[in-house]
Amino acid sequence: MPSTMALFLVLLGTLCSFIYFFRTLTTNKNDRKLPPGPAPLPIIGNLHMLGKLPHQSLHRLAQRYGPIMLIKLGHVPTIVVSSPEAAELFLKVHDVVFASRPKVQSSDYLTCGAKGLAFTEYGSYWRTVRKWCILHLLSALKVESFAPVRKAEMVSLVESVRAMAAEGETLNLSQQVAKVVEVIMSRVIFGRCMDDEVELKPLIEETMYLAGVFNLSDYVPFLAPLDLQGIKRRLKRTSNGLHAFFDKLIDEIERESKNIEERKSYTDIFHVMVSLLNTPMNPADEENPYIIGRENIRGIMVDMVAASFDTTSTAIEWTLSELLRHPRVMAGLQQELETIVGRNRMVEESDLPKLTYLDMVIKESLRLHPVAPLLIPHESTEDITVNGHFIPKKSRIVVNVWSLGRDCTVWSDNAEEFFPERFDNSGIDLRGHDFQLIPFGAGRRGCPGMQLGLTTLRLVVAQLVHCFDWELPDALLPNELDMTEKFGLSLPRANHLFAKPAYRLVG
Ligand code: HEM
Ligand SMILES: *[C@@H]1O[C@H](CO)[C@@H](O)[C@H](O)[C@H]1NC(C)=O
Ligand SMILES: CC(=O)N[C@H]1CO[C@H](CO)[C@@H](O)[C@@H]1O
Repeated sequence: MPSTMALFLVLLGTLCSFIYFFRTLTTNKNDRKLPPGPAPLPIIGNLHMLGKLPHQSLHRLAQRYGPIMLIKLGHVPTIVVSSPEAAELFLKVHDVVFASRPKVQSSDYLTCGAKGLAFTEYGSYWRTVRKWCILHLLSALKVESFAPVRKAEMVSLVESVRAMAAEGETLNLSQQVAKVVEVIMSRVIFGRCMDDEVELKPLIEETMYLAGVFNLSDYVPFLAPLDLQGIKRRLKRTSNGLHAFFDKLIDEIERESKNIEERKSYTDIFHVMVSLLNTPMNPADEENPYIIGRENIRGIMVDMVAASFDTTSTAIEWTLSELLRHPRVMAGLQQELETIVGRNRMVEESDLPKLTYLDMVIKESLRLHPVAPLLIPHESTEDITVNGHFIPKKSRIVVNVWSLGRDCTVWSDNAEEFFPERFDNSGIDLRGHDFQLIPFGAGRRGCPGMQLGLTTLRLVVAQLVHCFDWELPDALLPNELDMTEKFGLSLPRANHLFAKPAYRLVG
């Protein structure tokens, strides 16, 4: 289907090429030098070059055209950034110019006209919402306050895996990990466990897919009404589903607590928002008050759920996959856990800062498997020249983090190899200061949920590795484990991960 479509578009394109060349002649009369890049086709630009795994295709193209490359996604000029030095220019030096987000069809539908956080354009609304989410959900203090939730879920995770181990069962690790992350995050975000809410999971998966696809209609607007890929239909269905879901939850809470005083006692962000419905989100700023309405709640909640569930579980899955593929590293990590935690108890959150090898393992996994391989697209808000390249206003900026993690000039020849020891005493951290490793992005738009994500990621990996020995099913050898990726806004494994646990704690 995509190839027939591409063919159709190429034909259509040829027809229009005269108009196109005429336009290029007139618009490029000023000699501001654009970045190099592959020649675009009329109308579709370079969309046909993206393939199934765009981050990999772009990585290969960048090796030919350089770390600041121009491609055209339909009519949208897109700058692909593929080296740590270049990333620093876009996300630090000129961060303020590139801190907006493009308006795309999917975010319009899914987050109520970009009333959320992640897909909202740069400006005072975004700033207000971001501050709000940090205050009520993502600050270090807040993240820590939910430690008891994580602890309770760790106990129940270990119990259920232990029961399966006793039966000698093979575990669907992908499923188990997705479930525990979902439960933890729902309790943190919504103040309750959504285990019974069957509707949410498929909606979120669909949301992640739709938010991530290079969606033809966004790049070739005159084709949008035709909806060739059927994306609009899916978007409508998904967004209706999400809206109904959140409306139901909001109604429930409102019914639960008619009493204003009682409402104020809640601490999770969702309950706080519902309790403040119809009041300003930023009471201190009297000039532009943002009144909290249902659509703000929906928009923000969709973003929180979309940004937290899948990213965190995908990162855990990849880390466990690499550990299963590298028994040496697995043994090293178990050794560290044994020394610091000991075999007679589970891992506690307070152990995490002492687990230095775990930290290296997780960095290495995020280096090779960045959960958001192209970050979330940025957009420039004015014309600017970067490193001699002219970048027009409203260009889309794609930072290929997947490519940064494989740059041989910074990671040496063994860049493709999973080798956590490379971080021994390296001082490279994940906060967005070291541009060779920015799985959480950097600068103004960097991930505000890093603390929450990393704590959960570290804890789940440490727990599963400490409490169990793992073996691949069907006598699969470690190096035979399939590591194929599947592209979307997040980059999960193409195939689910399975392994056999054996309980290893004493008692
Ligand atoms: C291991 C887990 C996670 C990874 C790897 C990750 C990674 C990222 C990345 C790469 C971005 C885009 C940065 C950019 O465009 O420059 C991002 C944005 C974002 N993340 Fe995370 N994230 C994770 C977990 C979380 C969690 C748990 C939350 C909590 C709700 C969260 C909330 C957000 C939000 C709201 C944004 C948008 C920020 C903005 O546009 O201002 N993330 N994340
Ligand atoms: C494993 O779990 C995933 C969900 O995470 C599911 O889609 C898949 O069907 C499961 N596989 C089996 C064989 O149960
Ligand atoms: C360029 C392109 O068409 N990308 C994707 C858009 O979405 C469809 C699914 O609806 C994918 O198959 C395409 O690869």
